[in-house]
Amino acid sequence: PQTIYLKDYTPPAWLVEDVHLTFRLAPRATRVTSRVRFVPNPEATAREFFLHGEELKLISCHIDGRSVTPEVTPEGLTCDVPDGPFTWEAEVEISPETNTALEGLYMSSGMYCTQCEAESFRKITYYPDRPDVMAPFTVRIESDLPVMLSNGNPVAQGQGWAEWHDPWKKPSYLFALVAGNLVNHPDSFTTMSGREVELNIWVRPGDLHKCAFGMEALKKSMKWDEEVYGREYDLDIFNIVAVDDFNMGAMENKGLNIFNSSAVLASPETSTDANFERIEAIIAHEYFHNWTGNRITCRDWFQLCLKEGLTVYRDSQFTSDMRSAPVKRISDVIDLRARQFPEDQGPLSHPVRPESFQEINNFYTATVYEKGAEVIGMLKRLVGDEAYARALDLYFERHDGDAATIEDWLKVFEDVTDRDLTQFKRWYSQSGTPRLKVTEEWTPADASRPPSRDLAANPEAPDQVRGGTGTYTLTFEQHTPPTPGQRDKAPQVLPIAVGLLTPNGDEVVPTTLLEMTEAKQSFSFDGLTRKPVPSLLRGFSAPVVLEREASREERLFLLAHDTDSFTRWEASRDLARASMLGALTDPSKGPDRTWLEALRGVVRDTELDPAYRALLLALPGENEMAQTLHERGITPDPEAIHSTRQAHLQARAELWQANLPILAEEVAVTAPYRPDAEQSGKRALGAAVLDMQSRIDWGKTAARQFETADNMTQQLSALACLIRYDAKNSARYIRDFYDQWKDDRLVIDKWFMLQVSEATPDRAAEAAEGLTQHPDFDLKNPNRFRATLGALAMNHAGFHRADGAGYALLADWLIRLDTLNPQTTARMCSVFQAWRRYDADRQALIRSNLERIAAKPDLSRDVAEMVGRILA
Ligand code: HT7
Ligand code: ZN
Repeated sequence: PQTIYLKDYTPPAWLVEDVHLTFRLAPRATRVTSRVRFVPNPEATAREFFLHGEELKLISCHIDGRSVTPEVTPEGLTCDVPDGPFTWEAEVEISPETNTALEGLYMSSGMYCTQCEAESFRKITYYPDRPDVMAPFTVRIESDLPVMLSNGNPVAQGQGWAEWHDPWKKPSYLFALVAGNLVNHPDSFTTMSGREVELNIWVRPGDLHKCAFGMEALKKSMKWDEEVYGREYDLDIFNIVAVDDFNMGAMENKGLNIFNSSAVLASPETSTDANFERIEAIIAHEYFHNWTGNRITCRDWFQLCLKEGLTVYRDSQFTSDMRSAPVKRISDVIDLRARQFPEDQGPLSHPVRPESFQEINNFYTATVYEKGAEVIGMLKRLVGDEAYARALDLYFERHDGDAATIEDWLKVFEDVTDRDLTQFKRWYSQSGTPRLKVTEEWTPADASRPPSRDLAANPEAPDQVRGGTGTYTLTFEQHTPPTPGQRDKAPQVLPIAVGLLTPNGDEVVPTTLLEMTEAKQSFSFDGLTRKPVPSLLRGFSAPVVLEREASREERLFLLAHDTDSFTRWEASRDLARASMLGALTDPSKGPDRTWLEALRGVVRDTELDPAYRALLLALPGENEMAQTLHERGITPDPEAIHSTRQAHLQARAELWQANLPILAEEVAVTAPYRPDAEQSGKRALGAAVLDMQSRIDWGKTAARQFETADNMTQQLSALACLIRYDAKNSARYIRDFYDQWKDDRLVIDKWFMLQVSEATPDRAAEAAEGLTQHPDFDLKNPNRFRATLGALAMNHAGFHRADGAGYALLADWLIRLDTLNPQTTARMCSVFQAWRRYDADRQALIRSNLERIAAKPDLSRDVAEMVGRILA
């Protein structure tokens, strides 16, 4: 396959003035006619006329009304065209019903829908399918279905047809069409300038009761974007459609967002608190794209982080504002470490702005999205809130209607702040996770020197530490290990937020941002009487691995006293990791009881947010422990990690036994169910307590909760405990759950997932295999595939079973799925990315399965690229 390079970008030869599309919908023979007005691009260096087009049956084409015969290849067509503006007309035929790749126009549960990002508009008609070609679209849909939707505003409709016009110039990847037997949950929103916007969520008739939460989230997002970014919605109507078969979470098509039904439909009985929170965030994310992505789009797909990193950053700000900022920050860091760090430290590592690709779908990654958002967070931290706001205003003003680049983005910050961002730009071009070593030096008070001026400037500093002549120095060294294609790394700009605490827990130096630019750099704090305790990388101010072996005492101190909620949580995490590492490297060692006692004290503190306490309670997962061992040069043993982690959980439950009823009572929710931060925080802590209780009473309390729960969060957490700790009766509970929910696709996804993710390591592969034989297993539905085989990969010890059963099962199914849906197959291949961490036998097993996938006849370009990179 061909590799595309950023350095080879050239402007399009032809621009599009406007587009008219007509769809005559039929399951296996949809006719699409296009009328496109082309004009020469004055900035182009060549004049060749090339239109992308794949898997299309060309019926006819005309230029200025004259029939022409283009040269057609599997990738598109070329044709002789006039020198000046002309009108292109073509008719093609496509088959939505047999489109199982879910790219282009396809059918899902009897409904027509589209997915065009990144390069699938070319599966709908011949067109310059690249984001720097932007045009207004007019669309006519003909079918006997009652609801027919496209982008923009409705123009007219009649029996069997509807017409839509989108006045905003857009690239083809934002095109959308939906037609089906749908019903809507309507509402409206009045924008800050007083315009009334019609809002709808369109669903299948049985799902209408699951739309209210999504609609509230949409209105909150619209208001938030006005208040925080000054961005107003720009059409008369905003439609969201829920679709069952969808490769990702959702898609921001202009005025017509299409959502995976799991990312929009919710009810208390069928959705967990985590589902509600995810839905709120995804609705916000897609809505925010209207400005960061649609009004200002990307010049080319290498610039993907321009819209995705910024929009993830914006949606995380939104969630922080709607819920708890510390809890959101910690959750984001957990997610970053679980998904982005392994990617950045393995064979799939690539820069936030990649420099080459074979299949762009493989670059919708945690690096582009989540590290891309971290880069924006760092930029904001460095320039300050006020300059960030001015830079964003300038960005919208300067680039509205543009297909922009990372250079354009950084330039607005340079212009607003007068800073040179040349070095900062390395965050976009250099792959890998920087490692940050810290050493400290204390130069005690010198009685012959007067107290520093610094002290006078900080009259509130506690006397016992401030007011001396001692100097505390932190020396940082940054180093980024080599990554594919990048051996040598230059130093990056690291914003390091630091606070210093007195030994009695007061803050002697409040959060201070150190700006590190060198490979090695020292920062001193003077005017101190006693050596302080450092609280480093507060708020996780840069996406790095901090290499500092603090003593257990220091970590316990921070767990008890740190005023920064992130570093306080991090201290707890470090203690948990250290305790498990200790037991793994020396089997005679048990869990660190001092840490467990200290943690108990914090978790019982009713002044703290229950959601935060639940995060303090969560032990690092098995995958994270495998990564930790690997980083220390120890080959991880998945079974040992599993049993050590279980031993820790068991010891904690036994030690805290007497506290559990009080904790459970404290977090009991008596008010009617609400999926807000307050209640869901209590339920999260309640679930952790239930898990401990279930270890002691073998599921008795969980059984009661399972029978009486009036919401899915508690029903599912109870079922998880019953699967874990009540081996005798778990099959009955699993059956009961199925009988209760068999008609709800999204709940049955949970049912599939839980049985695999909660299976014991020796049973996980069999559980997944058994479920693939269940009548409700559907290989064509990505949600069901992920719930079954994705869940197997999430069961660390089960997936990495020594006999290779987990690897073989997954490879078998990836080979089958590739023929139907390359995009979802390729994404799931990434579960093999950390294969070089493991022992030689496991590596050999994984290699042979990857080679088996690579050898599949007609392997898709998507999967070929992924497997090739993983094996390289
Ligand atoms: N911009 C979208 C990314 C996307 C996608 C979504 C659904 C199916 C296939 C897709 N390919 C790319 C979603 C987003 O980031 O908001
Ligand atoms: Zn996005």
